Amino acid sequence: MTTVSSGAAVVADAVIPAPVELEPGEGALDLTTVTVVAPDAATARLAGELLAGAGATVAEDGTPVTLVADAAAGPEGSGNPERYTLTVAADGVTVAAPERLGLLHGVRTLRQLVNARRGETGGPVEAGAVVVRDEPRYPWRGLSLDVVRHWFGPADLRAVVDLVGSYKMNRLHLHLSDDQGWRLEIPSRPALTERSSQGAVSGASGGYLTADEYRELQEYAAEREIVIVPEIDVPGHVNAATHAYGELTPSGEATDTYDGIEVGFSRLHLDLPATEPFLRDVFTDVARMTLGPWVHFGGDEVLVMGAEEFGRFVVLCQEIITGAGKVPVAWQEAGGSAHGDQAAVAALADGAPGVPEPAADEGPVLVEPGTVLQYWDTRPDPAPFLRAAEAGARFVMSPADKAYLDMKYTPEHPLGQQWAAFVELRDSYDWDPATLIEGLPEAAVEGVSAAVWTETLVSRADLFSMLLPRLAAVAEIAWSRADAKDWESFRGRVAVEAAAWRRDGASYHPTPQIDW
Ligand code: TNX
Repeated sequence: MTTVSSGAAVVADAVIPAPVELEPGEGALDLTTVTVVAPDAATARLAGELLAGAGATVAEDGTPVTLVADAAAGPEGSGNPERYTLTVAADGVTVAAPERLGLLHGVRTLRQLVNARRGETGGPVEAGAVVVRDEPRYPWRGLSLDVVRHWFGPADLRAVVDLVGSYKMNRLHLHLSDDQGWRLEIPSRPALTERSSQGAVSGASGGYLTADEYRELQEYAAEREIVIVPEIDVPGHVNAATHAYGELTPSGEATDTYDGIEVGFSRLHLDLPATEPFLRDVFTDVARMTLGPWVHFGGDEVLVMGAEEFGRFVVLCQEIITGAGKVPVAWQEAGGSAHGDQAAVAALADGAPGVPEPAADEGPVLVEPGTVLQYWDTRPDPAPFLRAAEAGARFVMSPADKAYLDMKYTPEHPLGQQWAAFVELRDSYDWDPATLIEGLPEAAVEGVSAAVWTETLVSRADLFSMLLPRLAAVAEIAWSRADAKDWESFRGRVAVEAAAWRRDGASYHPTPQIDW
């Protein structure tokens, strides 16, 4: 079997994230023209489109690429719903999987095998003979994207869906409201987008998704087996809401627009008569407009509110969201790392986002069984999270010093922030979701999400240069088994994969950690 060489690394059949089993065979299969057969026409068309992206032409008499439903596919004995087996043999390709999403995973692996041989300048369109048996480690493999601080519209969002899909990630969490803007039409509350959608950081122009655009984006993602998770951030990060509806402030006056990058200063007030109806309207509409099972209610960094009132917001938001038939998701603060006005003021003065240290370790557990907590701040005492897990909370890991892809790679990096850490590629690769929160049972870990905040990112090129190559590292942490992690192998595979980024004109950061 031929190998692909790139820089110092020699890599056969570079696949990211690393599959569970990859058995190379003899020879290679020509895929210049392919004929895709699938259980349904839409899946065949999408598979053809994915392979066309790697240089294949879809035609009637091409090399057969056959997608078949098969419960026996995947690693021996696996019951994982996402499992698949990809077989590249002399007479064609077979992708077998019990469910559609496994079939797409197999096609994505095939696409990478083709990309690996084709390189940047249009080498042969072929795949090496191989059998891949594969399944993910965690069910939640995502990217959290802030579309408020700078606005990224439907075309950018589709490009991001394609990117996350190419690494077999299956959740795109959109941060749709914050101090600077409101990015989703809410039919019962039209002023949110009429008055608060046009701003962004530093006077940049804003925008928003209409209800139709939101549905179309979700359909585009769903076809690719990616679920959009919408976030409306409350009870802090709400200046866009209080700008649109003055009744949400104690004075009754609408707040001014805000285009800075401070956090933690804005808040709702639960004792105002307008507040609960506002939350009910917004979350009921969002739940109704959302195809997937989750709605994220934020809950982060409410630095100017006491723990008791914050707790009542958490309970209310969960009640509204579950009542609307969705599973609540929130940032870790809803899991009980406490608040306090004193510490808040200090944290604000520091300019460092963060949660104040918990006041006591015996506060009430606020989360319902099944609520998903997104862990980001590695500083607080883990005790409240252990109690939340015992009460049935699930955890998605987004440790800021590993998975926040808006952090600068190095002190010299022109884009990004640095409050959590400098996050080089290897930092994004060297961690284990299972051991991140000391004492948390691995069974409570639902998965992993990279996150990218966009205070300093104004264009798709800026965004992609922060995502690539680090998103590939987080994807491997989320998919591949802990014992499959191998930095030298990963480095080599990234170098191979980068040829496809260059060919497609995608921006990436050429970190010196890779021999490009
Ligand atoms: C913290 S982490 C935030 C965001 C900021 C980000 C900047 C979290 C849940 N909230 O509001 O954009 O830091 O890195």
